[in-house]
Amino acid sequence: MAIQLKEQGKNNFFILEKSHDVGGTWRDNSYPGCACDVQSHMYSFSFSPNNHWSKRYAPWHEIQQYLLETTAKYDIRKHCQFHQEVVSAVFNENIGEWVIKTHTGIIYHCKHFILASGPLHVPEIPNIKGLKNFQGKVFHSAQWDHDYDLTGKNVASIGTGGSAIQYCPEIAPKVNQLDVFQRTPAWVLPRDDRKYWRVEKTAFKHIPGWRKLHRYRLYWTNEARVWPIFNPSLAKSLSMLAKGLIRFQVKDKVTASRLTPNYTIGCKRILISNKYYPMFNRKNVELVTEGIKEIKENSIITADGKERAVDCIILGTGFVVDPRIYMRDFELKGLEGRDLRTDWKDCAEAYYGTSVAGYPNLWMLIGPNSGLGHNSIIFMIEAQVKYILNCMKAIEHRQSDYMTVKEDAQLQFNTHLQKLMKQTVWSTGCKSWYQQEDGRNIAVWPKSTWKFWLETLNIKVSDYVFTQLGQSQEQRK
Ligand code: N01
Repeated sequence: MAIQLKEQGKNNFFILEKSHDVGGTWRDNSYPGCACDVQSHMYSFSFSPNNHWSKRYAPWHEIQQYLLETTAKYDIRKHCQFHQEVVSAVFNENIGEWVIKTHTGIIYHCKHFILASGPLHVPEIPNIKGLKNFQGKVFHSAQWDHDYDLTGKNVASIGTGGSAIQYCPEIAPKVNQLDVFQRTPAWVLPRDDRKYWRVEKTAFKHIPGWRKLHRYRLYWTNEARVWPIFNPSLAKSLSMLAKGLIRFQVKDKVTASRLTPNYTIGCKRILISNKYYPMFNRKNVELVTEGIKEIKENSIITADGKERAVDCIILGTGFVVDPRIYMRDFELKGLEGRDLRTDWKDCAEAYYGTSVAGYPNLWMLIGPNSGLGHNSIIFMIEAQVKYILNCMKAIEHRQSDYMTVKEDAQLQFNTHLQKLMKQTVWSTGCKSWYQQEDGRNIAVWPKSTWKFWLETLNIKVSDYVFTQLGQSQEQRK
């Protein structure tokens, strides 16, 4: 967003960041084996290629390095204000400005307010009886303690999502015992990873258009994964194949069957790893499927009464994904004093995950229902950035001060999305972090990404109200 603002000659902006540096996910997540599960030539900006990716799926530190280099290349750092956590944002209708306050008490004014805060950044700490009294080491996967040596330790890992399936196989060879606590098994497919050959790197660098061509191929290969998403019976057939792969990789029949999900593949995010299932053939790794009853000072007791001695507990338990929870202490007020926490009381809703009715010139990147399970999120972000810039231009063009998406346009948009959602694999009965407690999917985009790109290419002006300061209520309609 910042780079594209600059490219348009809009240099009068600032970035508020609660942490000490840029990078977000790739600054925070540094656990062993951490890597992106989208190939890096696709998981990078279309306008800033990187010919130096070492592997198809780059490890976290290469992605973070890429983000740091891109920040430097476009001279973005001078716009950043670190250690500034936003605590409130209130729209002042009289002056057409957002008034932003950070935890340090500094107040900022701006015409446009863009939330690029990301949906997965507040670690989910499970509410398990006794966890607070545990005397050993405890940390979350997104807050990995690299000073703590796991060698020879008895380790319990809770959760079997994308993070845990990456770090467990890395730490298994060095620990004395690894107990993997699984609540719901994940479908894990093979990862077609390898280092790039020198000739490929040379081609990316020197053959014009080669990297672009490679990117197109990756885009469409990923995009083909929407077929099973929109065709649950195809997903069911795929599940049979994936089941066979588990049996093939895990020697013990009972463990293999406990690792096999009972929901259709794709309903929860499909994970990829070549190391996860074979890890269970190790003598020092145990899959624990009984629920955790209680954590004692130095052990974990499961529902069957068994007690396991533990030195360290790693929480691979994911993130707080419901904005109504992670925005609990963040006051966001729009027109006529309406508060987003109240408006989103029943459900987090937006228009193309970008604008929200009642909140003028508030823009979001990866807002509700613009996340993905099958392709690169960078693609969606770039489409949203372009859209926001077009909105800014539309305001200037009309000599308006702000624009607000209409209530009925947002309602119609979401009714349509939720109708489509019912036909997808996400509605086949599993419980995932894509959903609220009532089952409503507020996280992902239920169409192809190229459709998102196409639908956001131009603004549907009739879906917005443009306002000039000083206009009467009547004129605004
Ligand atoms: O978190 P998750 P993550 N007791 O929410 C379990 C993506 N990602 O950090 O399924 C016991 O996926 C929970 O169990 P259940 C990743 O794909 C991307 O792994 O709710 N267990 C689940 O098994 C995902 O989209 C990359 O029954 C508890 C696990 O913890 C997102 O990031 C790499 C529990 C949480 O899994 C987050 O992944 C890594 C409890 N109280 C991750 N609470 C890329 O490459 C939760 N669980 C882009």
